[in-house]
Amino acid sequence: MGSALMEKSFTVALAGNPNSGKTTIFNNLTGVRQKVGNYPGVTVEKKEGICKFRGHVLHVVDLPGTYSLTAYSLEEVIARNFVVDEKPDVVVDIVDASNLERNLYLALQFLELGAPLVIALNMYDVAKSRGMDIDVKRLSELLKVPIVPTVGNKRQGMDKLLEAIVDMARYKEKFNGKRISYGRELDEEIARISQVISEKASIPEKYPLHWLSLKLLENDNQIKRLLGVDGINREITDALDASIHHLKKIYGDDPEELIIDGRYGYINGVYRETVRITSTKDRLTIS
Ligand SMILES: Nc1nc2c(ncn2[C@@H]2O[C@H](COP(=O)(O)OP(=O)(O)O)[C@@H](O)[C@H]2O)c(=O)[nH]1
Ligand SMILES: [Mg+2]
Repeated sequence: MGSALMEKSFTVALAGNPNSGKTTIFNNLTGVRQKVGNYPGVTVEKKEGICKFRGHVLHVVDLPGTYSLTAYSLEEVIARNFVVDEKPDVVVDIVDASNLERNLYLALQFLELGAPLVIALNMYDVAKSRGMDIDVKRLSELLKVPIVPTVGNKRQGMDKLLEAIVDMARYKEKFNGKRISYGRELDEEIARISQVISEKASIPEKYPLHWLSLKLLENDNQIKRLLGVDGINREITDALDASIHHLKKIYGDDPEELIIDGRYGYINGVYRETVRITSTKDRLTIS
């Protein structure tokens, strides 16, 4: 029994944009130890598997492929609810390095949700062949998240990825996620709404307050219902209306648009600071 104390069992959720290599990496990690079912109440497929690594048992769950974490699609709701409700020890976001900007949009949202994140920078070979020179260390510093380059179909980077996963699982209490600034005006409204939520609603601890406010400003129906917005909770409804009105007056846009722009603006800055495009084989062969 003594050695059992050393062995830990962790839950690891694999997330990522469609076609980023999620299934490939899931198969690399779990091999034949897989089980296929559905998420409760819906027909979205749920694959689970087991991976043993250095005395640890990792229960790996394949989340639906998504580009975002809104309430507009079932897949996105499943992915984010799994992270909020099941609190996996680690969320691994499989990022297609050759489409870095678009893929970081999802990664940023997991960070805003407070998920203990590890990024697998997959398709690293494709990115390289397109002349992308990615400063992985700097990218990791800016996003404050461990990043491991991988080439899924060649099984490259799997051990390093597993090491990063186990490290995150063991030290996730120290992981802080990431908050970006949406500019003074929007940040102030987020803070104002957070204050009202904390005073006027009893919210399960699993939801980060800041994330709830962002979601209200994004007009997220699931979170609006959760918080009794649209009448049931008068104070929160009024606070949200006032914020939306105020922001629309200043910017002329819905806060939802401002938040999307804010995320892309932040990611664009990170991208410019970490990616250099050198001469590419592709370009030479096309001309
Ligand atoms: N070149 C390259 N191809 C990859 C890599 N990872 C996965 N693939 C391929 O990309 C395609 C999509 O991968 P898949 O795992 O099905 O993506 P999913 O939609 O995220 O599950 C498959 O043909 C994989 O073999 C990689 O790192 N480099
Ligand atoms: Mg797949």
